Parts: sequence; C-alpha cells; structure tokens
Amino acid sequence: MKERIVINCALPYANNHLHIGHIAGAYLPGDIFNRYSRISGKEVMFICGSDEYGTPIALQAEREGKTPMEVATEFHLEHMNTFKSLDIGFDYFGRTTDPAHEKYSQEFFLKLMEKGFLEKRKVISSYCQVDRRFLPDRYVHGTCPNCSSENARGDQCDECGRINDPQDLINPRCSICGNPIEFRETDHIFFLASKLEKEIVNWLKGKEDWKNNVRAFSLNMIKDGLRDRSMTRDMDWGVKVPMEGMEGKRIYVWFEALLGYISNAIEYSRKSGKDGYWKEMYQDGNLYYFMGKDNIFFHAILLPAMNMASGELPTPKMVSANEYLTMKGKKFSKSRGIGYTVDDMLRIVDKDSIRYYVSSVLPESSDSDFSLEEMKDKVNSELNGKYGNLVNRVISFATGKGIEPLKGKADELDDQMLLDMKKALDLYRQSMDKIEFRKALSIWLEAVKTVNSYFNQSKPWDIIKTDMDATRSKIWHSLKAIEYLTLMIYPFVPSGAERAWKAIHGVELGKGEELFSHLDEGCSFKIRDEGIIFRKIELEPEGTNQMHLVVGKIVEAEDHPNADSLLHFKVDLGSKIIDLVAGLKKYYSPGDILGRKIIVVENLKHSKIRGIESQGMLLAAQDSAGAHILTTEEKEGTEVTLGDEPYDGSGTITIDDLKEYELKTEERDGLAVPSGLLNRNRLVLKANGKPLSVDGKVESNSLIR
Ligand code: B3M
Ligand code: ZN
Repeated sequence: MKERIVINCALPYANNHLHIGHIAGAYLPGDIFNRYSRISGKEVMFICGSDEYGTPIALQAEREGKTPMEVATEFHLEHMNTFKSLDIGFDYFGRTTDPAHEKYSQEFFLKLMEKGFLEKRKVISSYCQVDRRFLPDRYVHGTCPNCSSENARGDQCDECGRINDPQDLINPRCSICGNPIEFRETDHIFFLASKLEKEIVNWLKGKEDWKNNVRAFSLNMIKDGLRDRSMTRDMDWGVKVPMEGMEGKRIYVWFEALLGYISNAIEYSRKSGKDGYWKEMYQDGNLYYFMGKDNIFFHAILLPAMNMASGELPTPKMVSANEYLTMKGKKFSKSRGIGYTVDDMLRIVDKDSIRYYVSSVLPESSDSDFSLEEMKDKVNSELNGKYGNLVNRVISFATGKGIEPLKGKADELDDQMLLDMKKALDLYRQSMDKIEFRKALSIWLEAVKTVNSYFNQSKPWDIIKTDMDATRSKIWHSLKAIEYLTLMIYPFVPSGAERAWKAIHGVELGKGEELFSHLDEGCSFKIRDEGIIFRKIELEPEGTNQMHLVVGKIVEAEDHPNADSLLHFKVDLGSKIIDLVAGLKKYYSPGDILGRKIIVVENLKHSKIRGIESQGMLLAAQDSAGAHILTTEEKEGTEVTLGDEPYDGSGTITIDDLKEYELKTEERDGLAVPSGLLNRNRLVLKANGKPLSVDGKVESNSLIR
C-alpha cells in the first residue's frame, strides 16, 4: 500500500488579495511538497480553504457597507482562481463559513468541554458605553506602552509588533466611535492549555527533524509556561458558542480555523463519495502543515494541544514555516503597498517563471529579498538558458536529423553522466524530504550544468558523420539525463516540466505514480518537437507619471442644458478656472456638489460633450451603489502624486492613456483608498503627501474613472 500523507496549507484570510509573500510563505512550499510526494509514490490529500470569520473581515465589511459574507465570498472565489493560476493544486479548497465546518467546530468545542479542557471564567473585557457593546481587542485603539505609537490596536501594535491586551494601552478608545472605553466583567470560555504544558514541551523536544525556526522558536515561546487562553470572543461574525448564556459570543477564530483543516477534509471526502476517507488519512498520522512564520504558535502549540485534548486526533508530523519575503529589505505587505500581488505579477511573467524564481529565494531559514531584475536574470539564464535550452537542443538536433534514440553501448562519458545523475537525485531527494527546497533546487541546477557539458563534450553532431548507432545511443543518454532533470524540476515548475516530459516521451507525465525508480530503467523515448518550453522574461523599460492630476474646487454647478445624465461645472484649479462636464447627475445634484473639492485630470484631451467643451475630467470611483467622487481636504491647485511620483510629462493624454494606470480603490490599512499602477507597482494617489479619499462608503477594488 502507498504511504499516505495529508498536506495542509494555512487557510488564507478571505479579505485581501494574495501577494507573492503569501505564496513564498505557505502555498508554493505546500504545493512543491504535494507534487514531490505524489511522484514519490505517496497517496496525498492536499487541503486548504478560506478563513472567513474573525474581526478583520467584519470590520472591512462594515467599512464597505457590505455583509461579511459578501466580502468573504468575493475573496474566497478570487483566491481559488489565484491558486489555480499558479498551478497550486489543492485537492479541496473549502471555506470556514460552510455549515459543515460550524457543525464540526461546535462538536469539537463540546468534546473539549466534556473532557474537562474548557472552562467558563469571568474576565474583564473592553466595553463601549456609547455603542453599548463589548469590543473585540481589535476594535480598541490607543497608545502603545512599548513604542508610544498612538494608533496601536488592542491586540497588537503594528509599529513595534508587540502583542498587547487592551488593558496595556494608554488611553484606550473604541475604534467604532472613538470614545474612551471602560473595562467590564463578562464570561468567556478558556482552553486549559496549561494542563498540557509538559506534554507539549516534550513533544516539541522530540521533533528533532523540524527546523529550528519552528522548533526552537516554539519552545522559546512557552519557556515561561503555556497559558490558558480564552477561546471565545465578543462579536457576531463567527461560529456560535454552542452553550446557553453565551449569546452574542463566538468561538475564537483561530480555534475554529485550525479545525478547518479537518472539516475541509471531511467535506472533501463526502463530496468525492468516499465518506470516512479523511479519517483513514488522519489515522496514518502523517500530517504536514505549511505556513508563514506568524502562524507558528497556532500550529506548533495550539493545534497539537487541541488535538491532544480531544484524545482522538493525531498531532502534526511536520510544521514547516517560512520567514518573510522582503522587497528592498521591507516585508511584503498589501496594506502598506510593498511588493506584488499574484495578479500584478502574472501580468508581467508566466507562472513557471514565478514559481521558479520564488522557489530559488524561498525564505526558508531567514528573510529573503525579491527583485524583479534578479527574477529576470535567473529565469533567463537558468530555467530557460540552461535547462529549457538543453531540452530544445537535444530534441531539435534529433528530430532535425531523424535520429531514433536507442540505448547502445555506453562509453565512459555516458557512464559518468548517469552516475552523476543518480548522485544528484539522491542528494535532491534527501533535501526534498527535509523540506529544504532551495537546496534541492540548487542541486538540480548543478545537475543541469553537468548535463550541458556532457552534451557539449559528446558532440553528437560529429559522431553522426561516422557512426549512426553511437549517435542514437548519445541521444538516448541525453534524453535519459533530461528525464532525471525533468522529474526533479517538476514539483517546482509543473507546467514546463510537463511540456518537457511530453516532448521526450510523447505522453503526459503520470502524476499519480511513483516515477523516480523508473529512472533506473532502460526506457524508450518518443520525441517530438513541442516548441519552446520556457519563455524568456522581457521587462519593459520604466515609465514616468504622465497623468497631471490637480485638486479643483467646484465654483459653479448646473444641469447640462442638453443632456439628462450630465452636470456642467466651473472648476477652480488655483491658477485657472475650467469647464467640466461629468455624468454624475444620477448620484449628485448641482446643489450637493457645489463647493466640493474634486480631482481633475488636467491634461486630458479636451472634448465637446453635447455642445459644451469639457477641459478635463473629474475622477470618481464606481461601485455597485453608484459613483463616488475622489476628494481631499487640500487646497485647489494642489498637485496630486502617484505614490511619491509627481507628474512628469508634457502635452495631453487620452482616455486610453489614462486606462493604463488602472485607477481603482484599494484596501490599505482598513480604508478604501484611490490608487494607480506605475511600473507594475500599485501606488496610492496623494495630495500633499496625504492619500486622497473617496466620497461616502465605497467597496474596495472599485474602478475609478
Ligand atoms: N488565516 C492567518 C493567515 O492567513 C490565518 C491562518 C489560519 S490557518 C488555520 O496568515
Ligand atoms: Zn464606541
């Protein structure tokens, strides 16, 4: 029977776009291991899903005037597509809002209660008298006791990273209404983790095959003891606490999200008609978890403690966590606008290039820096220049000359090369088994170089002049080497490896089978020219900000005399007054908008609209509710910059030019702020260094026109 393993990747929060940092942290490593395990002959269940409850999603929904479910659904679907677009091949991608998840979490909660691991305690909690409610920690803001930042949240300070309690903050205030809060007594349910402290410490100590960034880090985290923690929260977006007297409270999002691995596995089993399959897979106990480093505590301590307490679930075999990916030394962060989202990246390069480069810089033992230039160099010179080129050379030489590959008598060079391949594969597999993927990849690259020099030294183009049999054998040996290289690179760049496999075998790579041991066998090859296997990366030259945006003030407003949907304004731009026509009548009356500050594209080609010349265009965000003008408190005439890039153009631009900037609203630190693209970076629009705002509640990701 095949060895069975369950691979889980941290369930991403369904409230933001996935960026390359997420991919490098959890999802690419998970998928590399998934693919490697399958072609090593293991039976794999690869599970993930959306983490949809919790305060950040509730807060975001509130800000956007949507329900939390709408926000979660939007990102759940987006994330599924994102993973697919990068060949990250989960067997199942579920969601924690699935009723089956609620049922499983509640049952599990009651089980821990029954086993004496949950206990009701009175706690002091933040309460807002104005809003008449208890507040989750995240809904409290105040001054950080550590770094004095004035906007620290009640759970953590973003400035210095310190984990706070609301009581730690100086001048704690309600994030909803801004008033000072008070602390009141209420009931919460605690997980008595302290009872398991010894067991957890011993268990961690026994995990000698774990990397230090997880094992030593975790042991250090509980060196002063494993605290009992509250597993309920005061809020209404979450799994209901299945007990009387706990109305208005929900199960702590991490408690139930960690159970999401199982509830998703159950759903996967049920939907694929194999009820109970998940249990068999879990019983074998080979559970692997992949995540970013901020999730270590939850997977290496809380999850095993919960499973131990349940008395029926195995603890993880492997918890693998990556450090952070940085760009120019700064951590990737969507909310701070550092780094690339997956979608941004896919607009520049193909998925194989992303996977290859990110694999080569995985932050496995320390943070590592991502750079587009380095990506281009590595992909072009290694993946494409050394491996892709080798495959193309061998195949086009053989097909061009009509050579049928056939294993003949091996010469010394052939034998040495095969020996080198076996050695490389051995080392590669040792690294892969230890989840040292960067090392495995560098072993592969060395092997590619070996085969390149083998082919160059073999000179089949000379041999063919005198000895066809020897040439056929050379080609066979070269293809054998390519077979090794292709299997080794498959977990990293599956699509390209599949193309290469097809080019040498004429059939698809069989992913469900053990493939490595076949490398030893004397197989036959059916080559065909599949064309280019990897594309070179070409980066466009950097552009400048050609869009002249200026703050204007509406000094006259009227209905357009000749059109039902249009308004006509006179706008003061500081240095001049211009005429503007805008299709806003459905959303604003002339009286509403008179005196408002707006953002004008000053260098847009003028156009006559129903008899009035519009000498520019105002910007507004469009969402399902309507149009919302972009605005600011800065003075008319103030220049608007894209990030820190000022206007740097001349002459006029067209609507099509403007479209290139892909102006839209984006979620930044909890606000939907206007942003645009410049040199593939999404930058915030600013006036006097302050982000522009949008009139009214607006959905993130709304187009701006
Ligand atoms: N959603 C955190 C994250 O996306 C969290 C992981 C849950 S795993 C159960 O980084
Ligand atoms: Zn309040």
